[in-house]
This record gives sequence, C-alpha cells and structure tokens, in this order.
Amino acid sequence: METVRLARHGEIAIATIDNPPVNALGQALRADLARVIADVGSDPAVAAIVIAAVGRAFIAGADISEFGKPPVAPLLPDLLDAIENCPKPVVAAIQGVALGGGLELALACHGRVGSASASFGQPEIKLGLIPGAGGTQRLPRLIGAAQAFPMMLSGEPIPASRALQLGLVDDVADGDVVAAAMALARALAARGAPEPVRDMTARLTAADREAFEAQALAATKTSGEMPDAMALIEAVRGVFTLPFTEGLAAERALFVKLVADPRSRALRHVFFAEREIARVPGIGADVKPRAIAKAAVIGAGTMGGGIAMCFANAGIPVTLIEQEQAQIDNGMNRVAAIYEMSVTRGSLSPEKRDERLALITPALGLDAAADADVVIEAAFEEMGVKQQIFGALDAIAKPGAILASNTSYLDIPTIAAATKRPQDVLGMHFFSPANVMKLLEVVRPDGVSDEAVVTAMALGRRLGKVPVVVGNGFGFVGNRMLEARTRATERLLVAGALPHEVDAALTGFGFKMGPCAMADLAGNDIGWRSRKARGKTAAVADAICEAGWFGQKTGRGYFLYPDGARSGLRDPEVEALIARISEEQGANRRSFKSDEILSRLLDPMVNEGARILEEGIAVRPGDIDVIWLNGYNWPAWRGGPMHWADSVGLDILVARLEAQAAEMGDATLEPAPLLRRLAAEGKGFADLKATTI
Ligand code: 3H9
Repeated sequence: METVRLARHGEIAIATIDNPPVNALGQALRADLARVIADVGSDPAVAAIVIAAVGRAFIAGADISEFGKPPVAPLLPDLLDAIENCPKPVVAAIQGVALGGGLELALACHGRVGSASASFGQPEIKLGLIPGAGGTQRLPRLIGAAQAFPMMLSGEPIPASRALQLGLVDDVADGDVVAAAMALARALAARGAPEPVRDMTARLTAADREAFEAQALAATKTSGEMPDAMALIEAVRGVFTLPFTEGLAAERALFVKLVADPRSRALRHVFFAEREIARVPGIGADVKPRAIAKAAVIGAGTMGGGIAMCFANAGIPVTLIEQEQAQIDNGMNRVAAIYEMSVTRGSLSPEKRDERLALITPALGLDAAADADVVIEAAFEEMGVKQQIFGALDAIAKPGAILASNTSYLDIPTIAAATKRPQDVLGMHFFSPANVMKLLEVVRPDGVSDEAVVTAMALGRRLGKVPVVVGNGFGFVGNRMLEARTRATERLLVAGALPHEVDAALTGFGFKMGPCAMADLAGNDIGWRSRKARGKTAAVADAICEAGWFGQKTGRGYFLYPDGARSGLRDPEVEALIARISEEQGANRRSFKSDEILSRLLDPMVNEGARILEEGIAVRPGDIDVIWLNGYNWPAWRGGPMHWADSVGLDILVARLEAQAAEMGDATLEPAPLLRRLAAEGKGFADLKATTI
C-alpha cells in the first residue's frame, strides 16, 4: 500500500497513515484504509486496530482538490461506515491536527486518544461547506449539539485539553500517543463491542436542544445570507429530529449542494491560491533565506511607524529612523497610541505592549541602520529623496543587508541604481495600516538576487503577512488595478451615475466600502497630488479637490461627514458639480442599474489584470486574486477579480469591454490581447500556467 503501513503488535494491528504533506483523505488513502479495515477486521488473530499517522497532521480532511470532480469510490462516508461497523474496536491515535474529514474519521472510531499537542476542528465552513462525512451527526451525539455547533460554525480548532473536557477524546497522552491508543484498544477489545458514536443519545437532551436552537437563532441573525451556515443549522437539527441514517443522508445532500455553489468554489480557489504564492517560478527550493535578526525602518510617518510595529509584533528588534527629533517623537507617540488603543480594547496586555515598545529604538540619522539585516525605506514618495537615501545607505548598511523600498509606484531599478549592490535592492510594499493589512507585495526587479527575494518572502511570512512576488512596473499589481477602477468611477460619474449609486453597487457585491467612500477615507488629495505629478487629470475628482473637499479629514469629499460622522451623506453640491462637468463634457447623463455599474467598475480592472499577466508583472492569475483579497478587501467568497472574471465568462467580458470602448471612444477599454485569446479559445484565467517574472 502506498499511503498506509500496517504493523502488528501482538493482537493489535497498527495502520499508520503516511500521505504527505498533510495526510489528506484522497482516493488512494481511502482505498488503502478500506482494504486495511476489511482485511484486519476479518483476521481472527487481530483483536483491535489502531489508526495512527505520521507528519504534522493526523489527517487534514478530505482532499480539497477532489471536490467538484466526479467522486471515485470508496467514498469517505462509506469508509467511515466500514470503520464504525468493524467487528473489532478501532482506536484513533491523533498526533497532530484532525480536521474536517480527519475528525470525522476519528468520530467513526470506537475510541480516540490525542497527544497533548493535537487539535481538533471542523473547518469546512471556511470553504463554504459543512461536514459531509457524518460530522454534523456524530459530533453532537458525542459532545452535545450546543458544544458541537459552535465548533462547526466557527471552523476554529480546539486543543487537546478542551477536547478531553468535552469528551471528544477518551484520553490525552503525555508521552507516546500510539502506545496509549494501543492500551485503550486492548481494554476495548477485552470489554467487548463498544457503543459506536452513532448510537449515543445521552447528550441529546431537551436542554441541549434548547441551547442549540438559541445558538442557531443568533447565527441566523448574523449569517442569514450564508448558505453554509443555514445548511449547518438544518443538518445539526437533524440529530434531534431524524434517525442517524436519515440525518446522515440529509447532511450529505446539503454538502453535495454546497460543493457546487459558486461561493465554495471561490473559497477553494482562494485556499490553493494562498498556498501557491509561496512558489516563485524560477527560484528553486535550494535557495535559502538570509538570517534576519535586526531591522531598520527609515521614515517614522504613518507607514514607517506601522512597519516598525510589524517587526516589534514579530519579536524582531527594529530601529526607527528620522532626520529630526520632532519627527521621531511624533512617530513614536503615534506607535505608542496605537498600542495603547489595543490595551484599552483588551486585545493586548500592558506587558506585551511594553515588550513591543522596547523592541523599537528611535534614532536620528541613517548611520543607525548600520547593524540592520534588513532596511525598509518608507520616506517621502519622491524619486530624488529615495535615491539620496539609498545612495547613503550603500555606504552605511552592512554587506548582504536587504535594502527595500516601501514605494507604492516608483521604479525600483532607478532606486537600486543609487547603490553599488542592486542584487540586494527590492521593493517591500506594505498596505495601510501596515500593522493591520496582510498584503505585502515583494517587488522583484531585474538584477536582484534570488536569495534577496526569498529572504523578503520569508521575512514577510514571519511578520504575519501574505507576501506575493510581483514584477517592477508602475503601481505594481494592486494599485495599478485600483487605478483602473478609479478611472472607471470617474467615467461612470460623468456618464450619469452618482457617488452613492457607484458605492452601493460595490458594497452590494460584498466590498465593505465603495470607491468614493474609500477615496474620502484615504484623502482625495493623495490621488490628486499623484495625478498632478504625472500630468494626469480626472475632472470630477480634481474639481472636488479644488473645492478643498479632501474627504473625511475635511468633513466633506464625495460625501458629507457632519460632526465627524464615519459614513457619508449625499452632498447636493457635489451632485450639482458632477452634473455641471457632464454638461461641459457634452455627456448625456443617463441612469445606470447596479449590475451595469458593477461591470463597468470591475471589467476594466480585470482587463488591467490581463495586461499585468501579459507583461509578467504578476506570475499567476491567482496571485492577483490573493493581492485583492488581502490588500483591498475583495470579498473572499467572490474569489478575487480574475476568478470572478472566469465565473462570468471571458467572452462576456470581452463583449462588454468592446461595447464600452466604442461607446466611450476610449481605446484603453479595448480588451487586452490575452483576454481576447483566452475568450476565443473558450478558456479562463485558471487555464494559464505560471510565468517567470
Ligand atoms: C472536508 O474535510 C470535507 C469533509 O467534511 C467531507 C468530505 C466528503 N486537501 O496549509 P499548508 C495542502 S473539507 C488537499 O501550507 P500548514 C496544501 O495545499 C477539508 N490539500 O500547511 C499545501 O500544498 P502545497 C477540511 C491540502 O502546515 C500543503 O498541503 N480541512 C489540504 O501551514 C501544506 O498546507 C481543511 O479545511 C487538504 N485538505 O497547515 C484543512 N490541506 O505544499 C485545510 C492542506 O502543494 N488545511 N493541503 O502548497 C489546513 O488548514 C492546513 O493546510 C493545515 C496545515 C493546518 C492542515
């Protein structure tokens, strides 16, 4: 057998699962386990069976990559049935995480022993699913519905100590978990056939049902629109209303329906895309990251302070550098105030705050970066300033230090040219607020060494970020596509839509905020300054800035924010200003339905994404999706812009873009060649292979 090793210790058979990387229950493993149970179950020399595993996971669940494909026998529910009906007691020896189908397998066993570091969870909901191999029926029977339902609703695993308290495991082994499982197996064999979980009813009391129904009601209020949460309630309720086999069939039907739901397909795409980003084409596994023991951040503004906090939060000492005392004092005060807010909210202890603050050393002058293994420049966004800093750093920084710029737009090779060590210079683009947002674009220009890229990626993960390698080019990936959406907003406003309509289309899609509210929050002057620097104009956005309406900080922008309000009100003056601009531009204002606004906002973004792929600025469409999910709050259950485009159909996008380009007389809206090619071939972005940057 490829995935299971069988051994005998006296009358106990031990089946050890070894199916790297995480013992997912793919077809081969299911078949091997089914064979073991059939063979050993009928072997008169065997009294009991232990199912153990090697690696970091006991079993990470069903093999997610098999979902959506035709199922191949043996199916997981049938395997678990065979385990539960095995004439010999079967005991699970759980040495790592038991998740999803992995926990369901353990529940079908007659006994369960965990190691002290094991954990247990039903995370299916994070994939838009519910447990589909008996979890909703067996877990409540074992620990009570009021304990089981919250586990399945949150998807969060529980540690072994809690599992023992709940009765999920029979024992937690301090030492060898397999030896402890063998002891339990022997005891169960001596006692005779144990009661399978399917027959347990002691926990299903009236009080348990009442508590579960209260939880279900609360979940309906908060997750009423999520089909997975509603299906979960229905399935779990079955433990009180249906016999076991009928409850199991009802669960299965709900599970199968959810697997085909576009939301689950999107979440599964995200699961794999977020893991795929770690593989950088052209860089082998033999390239190892350099050690990072100390960091320096140049510039103690909002961004620099936030980046310094990322290091302190990860336990890495960091020097925060400014030119003048007042600037560094301001920066440190801002950092201290943010930590203080966390202490007030109860999310950080005063001790941890002190520890973190102690890791940030304020300093004046670049000389303080001399002993840093990585230097991140977060100074003013101007090429001259950056070149001056990198030129000076070249003489100061220690050999082999990673020199990174946090620039959002500027050309990294031009910055690197100020040094004699371009092999160590790259971009590390954090997103605001840097201590909160997960995304990190690691910008890989020509000339940088693979080792520097690998070091920046490893560092990003250590800082708790989601690092994505991108190529060098204006705005890299995220901001370049954001600019496409900003231009689309401007076009819509001039053509007849109003700010609140544009925003409503996007929030209706699942974003927390629309483009106008977002611009008001970030400050409209930021885009204005950037446009001016590049000789660009945007009639509506420029006029709003010329009126001094910079957004929330000035009390008005696209919307009105009376008395410091956080959500804006419609502003008749802004609407009149927009109407005037439409007239000046000779546009016949017309109304737009929400769907049309949405496609006019998102189609140009996807088009820009296609160009980004053509140019090799992003390696894979999935990388673009990960960027939008983690840096711009794209709703995860929509899978990211490129996945969304595939779900709409690229031929439809091409037709819509062509129509818009003709209507607007705007050649930038013409479909990108890659988009046209994929559409003509009847393919989607998902069919593309990774390219080297
Ligand atoms: C389910 O069980 C449904 C059932 O109720 C019913 C069925 C009928 N499948 O995360 P990592 C791969 S739904 C396939 O980097 P870590 C992953 O892609 C499932 N592949 O490691 C990656 O591959 P690569 C419920 C999987 O140590 C590699 O393993 N279970 C699966 O940071 C390493 O992954 C879950 O939702 C899988 N189930 O974390 C658990 N799991 O190296 C999902 C992982 O090629 N998994 N891979 O990129 C996890 O939460 C984490 O992977 C885990 C390890 C905590 C296990």
